[in-house]
Amino acid sequence: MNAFPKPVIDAMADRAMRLHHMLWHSARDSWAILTPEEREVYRDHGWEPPRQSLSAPDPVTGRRSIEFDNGSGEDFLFMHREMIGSVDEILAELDDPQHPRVEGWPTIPSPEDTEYPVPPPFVIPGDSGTTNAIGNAKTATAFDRIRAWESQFTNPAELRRLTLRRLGAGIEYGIHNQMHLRWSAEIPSYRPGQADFAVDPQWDDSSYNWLADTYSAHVNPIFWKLHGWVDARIDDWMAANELTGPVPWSFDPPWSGPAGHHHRHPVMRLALRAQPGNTEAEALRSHLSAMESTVEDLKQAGVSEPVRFAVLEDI
Ligand SMILES: [Cu+2]
Repeated sequence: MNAFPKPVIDAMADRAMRLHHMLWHSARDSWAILTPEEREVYRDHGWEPPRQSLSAPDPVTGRRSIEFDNGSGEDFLFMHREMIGSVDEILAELDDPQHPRVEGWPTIPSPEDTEYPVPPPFVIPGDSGTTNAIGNAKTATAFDRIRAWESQFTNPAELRRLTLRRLGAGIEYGIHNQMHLRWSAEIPSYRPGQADFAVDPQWDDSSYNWLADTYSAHVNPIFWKLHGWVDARIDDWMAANELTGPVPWSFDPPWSGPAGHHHRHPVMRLALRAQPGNTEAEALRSHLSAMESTVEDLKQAGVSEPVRFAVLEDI
């Protein structure tokens, strides 16, 4: 497996890019369980998600459920499609025959796959929840469920029965989260999870590309393999429903974070285009300082990060 060219890796590892990806996922995952004061912090900084992705806990079972019908599933598909599109633009400019574009897995690698082996389970000190979830994701049972999801989401008859938003929401909290956990590997130390946004600059090194953390997952080449697979389901859904042309998003546009002036995911574009002294670098610095103050205020308000890549369908 080839890693991306260095300019792409460096842009993904940029602190602004990391903060953006973490804040985007955290805001919509956590929204339903935040207090009004906590929501105010996100809102003040322009990070109020238009749609939450998970419900508040059921009063009886205590379980949260996937928001299948509010459109957050479209946000998930759209935001990651934008990320892929931005990387594709840069890859086209770099013109490296090894990396013409983001290429997702055509099918999800089996347990016997030698190119994308499943790393062995491991213990995250002080985090039994994530340790157990990762352990489960690596089992044969989990793989059977992954294959069942895969055949569902590639089957035209099934895709005709699904709205785009249900497709996105079902993928996100099922097969997608499970793939993040399944291919995550042991590393020397882990950014504290569910702590109060522990984003010490030690976690900004490009070697920190752990797949089970939204602060780092996109730095990992496997992120683009699994998100390429997810992204292709949009095309399958279009084909199954005999749709051509632009994707019929229900929102103009779906949510990919605070609105930019020209581009919908400005931080990512800027991170990919920034060079010392250019205007992109300047603009990126201003986004970064805005996000630093967002994180600072979230910490002050005692907001915690959501559970990492929670798989919400029983497996
Ligand atoms: Cu993401």
